[in-house]
Amino acid sequence: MADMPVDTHCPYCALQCGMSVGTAGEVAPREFPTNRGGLCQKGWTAGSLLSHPDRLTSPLVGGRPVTWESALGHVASSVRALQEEHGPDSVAVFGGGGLTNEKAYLLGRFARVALRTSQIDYNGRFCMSSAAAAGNRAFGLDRGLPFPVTDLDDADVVVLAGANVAETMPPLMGHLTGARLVVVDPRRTPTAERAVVSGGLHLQPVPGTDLVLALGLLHAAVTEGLVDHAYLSSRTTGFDDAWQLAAQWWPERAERVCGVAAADMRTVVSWLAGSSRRYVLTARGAEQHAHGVDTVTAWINLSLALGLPGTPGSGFGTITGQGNGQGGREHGQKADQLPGYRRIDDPRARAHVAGVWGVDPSSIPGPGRSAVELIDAIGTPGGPRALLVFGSNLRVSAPDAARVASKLDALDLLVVADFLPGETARRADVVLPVTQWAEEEGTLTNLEGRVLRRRRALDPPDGVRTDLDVITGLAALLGFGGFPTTPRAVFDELRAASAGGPADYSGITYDRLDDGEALHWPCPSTDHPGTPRLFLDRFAHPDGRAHLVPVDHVPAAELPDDPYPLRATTGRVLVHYQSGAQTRRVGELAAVAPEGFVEVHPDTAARAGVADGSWARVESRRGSVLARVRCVASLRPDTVFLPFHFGGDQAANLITNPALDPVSRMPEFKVAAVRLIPAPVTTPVGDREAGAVLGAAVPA
Ligand SMILES: Nc1nc2c(c(=O)[nH]1)N[C@H]1C(S)=C(S)[C@@H](COP(=O)(O)OP(=O)(O)OC[C@H]3O[C@@H](n4cnc5c(=O)[nH]c(N)nc54)[C@H](O)[C@@H]3O)O[C@H]1N2
Ligand SMILES: Nc1nc2c(c(=O)[nH]1)N[C@H]1C(S)=C(S)[C@@H](COP(=O)(O)OP(=O)(O)OC[C@H]3O[C@@H](n4cnc5c(=O)[nH]c(N)nc54)[C@H](O)[C@@H]3O)O[C@H]1N2
Ligand code: SF4
Ligand SMILES: [Mo]
Repeated sequence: MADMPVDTHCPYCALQCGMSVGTAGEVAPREFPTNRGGLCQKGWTAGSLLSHPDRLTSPLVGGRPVTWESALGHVASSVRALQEEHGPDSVAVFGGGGLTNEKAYLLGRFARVALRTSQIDYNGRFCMSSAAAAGNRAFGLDRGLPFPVTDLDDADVVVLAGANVAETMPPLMGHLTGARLVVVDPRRTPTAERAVVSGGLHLQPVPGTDLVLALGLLHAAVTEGLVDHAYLSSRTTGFDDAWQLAAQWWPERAERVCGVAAADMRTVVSWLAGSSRRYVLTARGAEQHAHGVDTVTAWINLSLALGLPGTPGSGFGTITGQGNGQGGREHGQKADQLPGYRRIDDPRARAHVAGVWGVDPSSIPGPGRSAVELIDAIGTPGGPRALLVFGSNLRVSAPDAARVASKLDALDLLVVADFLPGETARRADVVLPVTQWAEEEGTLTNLEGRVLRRRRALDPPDGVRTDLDVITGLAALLGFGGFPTTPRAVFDELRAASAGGPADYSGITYDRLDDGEALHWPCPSTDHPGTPRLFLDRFAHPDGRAHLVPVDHVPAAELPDDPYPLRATTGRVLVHYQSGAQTRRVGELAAVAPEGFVEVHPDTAARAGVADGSWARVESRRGSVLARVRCVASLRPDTVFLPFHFGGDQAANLITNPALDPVSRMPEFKVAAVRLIPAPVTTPVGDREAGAVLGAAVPA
């Protein structure tokens, strides 16, 4: 092992800030275009989990330590027995957008070839699926940002629709200092605060009504004569049909649904049309809805009407979330997909990938069920009886958590590969302890489609294996000994599998990356410079044009009513990451945000009889969450907000609605009808689900 610090990237979000890591796991920020030497608190403290006392270092079967041979043997024989009795689809796989490209790719091959199951999906279904579907539909290709983040440095106006980047990617704010910001968020977040200070605007829509807002903006653009007709006619199709629906949403009418003032809509459109460098960016606030695809489409239609996409210095983008949220959606761990961002129902794609895998195309199963549907099918005839989880703590992060828990408990076999005992791992039949980011090699693809090297800085603790070793080991026990074993060999196979596909990695090599080349996909040959900016000459549809798709307002799947009069929305805080499996175990972070909370307008709190700082129950038709009340005067009175980073009875997903988008199958994390009731708490105890004492509390 080298004695020098090793250059790598943060294990958490898609900004993939550059850092260097020493042999004891000490982290230092490193100059890299996305973070320019900055890190957020999560990145700074990421090293502390490498040697955390909760670290898993032995395989467990039934909660008892066993050897690797015994654990993997148990999994292989159980899988074989289940499949003999119930068929190949009785075994399912659940992956994650935090997995390296190599892991995501190999997991997909493992499922299709070694398990012969169609049942594989991943947590990106909860994250990027609506934006991805909308991007594919409009542009013929889905790369979150089709331009480098440094392009934003020169922006005059940036619209952030449902993105709280000041907390979810703090160093990204450094690229937005010169721009007038328009932040669309029901809450006055730190990002929204910056918008106001920057001379921009904070638009505060009712949760679940962004689509109407975007239609109102398009209406204002058309009626104020601000549409770029030359661009529309040379680079797009479909404007007339899209306008037919938008024509009914004049700003005053849109205001009555979304709550954003018509005058503000006109101002925003005039800013966008009146400057030459402008961007519209969406994130989960606009996307995690039962009509998230259409909502993103409405933002894209507005961007196209103003001539932004594929124009130098301007653009539309979606801000990818997880560390490898971009690469994780390209290499085949998604139910409907094969490597290279190919469709699994495309005969030519099947033939190409089958050739790389050395199998008959007809033997590749799929498409399978999407994440929520896969979980839902557990315990039903023909549904999964075994689930192998790599890189998700779905017991906390999937919608309608009580139902998810009962589904997972109904499995014959739950196998979780993880390095920490999160809520999902703790209830698994088999736990497989794996290496962490700083102990392994691989690649990730960041939010701008740039492929980055993750490098090994220190030795893993005794007893753990890499995910790749786990996957190849299981494949071998199931009779498939030919899987590549080293990260480099897996990547080379991925390159071949992706060649000719929409996300073509064939020209990207470890050597080129190690030489410091900045390579954005597509990169179809080893002498190709990569593609930092897409769509400058043509969009990826066969006709070369971007397609406006007509969309109309659809209300949220569940609306407030007498018993449940408030809209709950959910999201993130700065110091915690996702289900909190990692960050709740970092003392400095847990000290800042030790427990679940609910943001409530003071008038709403008074009406519900809950006081600032007291405990309350937030109840929906599906369940009830315990949360500490935080009165926030800048919040909409009809809305409450909960972070989803906590487990046990503080898990926000106990109340969320698993209603799915018809296209992307994304659940509606951002709107549920709820009520608030006081919950007197007497004895403070540890968060029973966190595995660490966090000073949380339960009601009497
Ligand atoms: N600190 C931290 N950073 C993270 C993560 C984390 O867990 N913690 N996770 C990473 C991942 S995987 C992701 S996907 C990204 C997510 O990054 P973001 O999308 O920025 O995060 P969220 O907090 O989920 O949602 C953003 C905002 O949407 C608002 N919102 C809620 N409902 C609506 C609505 O109907 N319309 C609009 N316009 N806004 C709404 C919320 O109030 C919230 O402030 O963050 C990444 N970075
Ligand atoms: N209510 C609500 N729910 C949400 C959201 C929301 O906004 N609101 N957001 C959704 C979004 S955008 C996302 S991305 C999901 C994320 O939610 P999850 O899928 O639960 O993601 P994490 O909490 O990051 O869980 C990752 C788990 O895998 C482990 N892990 C990390 N890296 C690796 C690895 O390389 N290999 C293996 N084997 N394990 C690893 C971690 O220790 C952790 O236990 O949550 C979704 N859920
Ligand atoms: S912004 Fe994201 S990548 Fe950067 S340090 Fe924070 S969590 Fe890590
Ligand atoms: Mo995400």
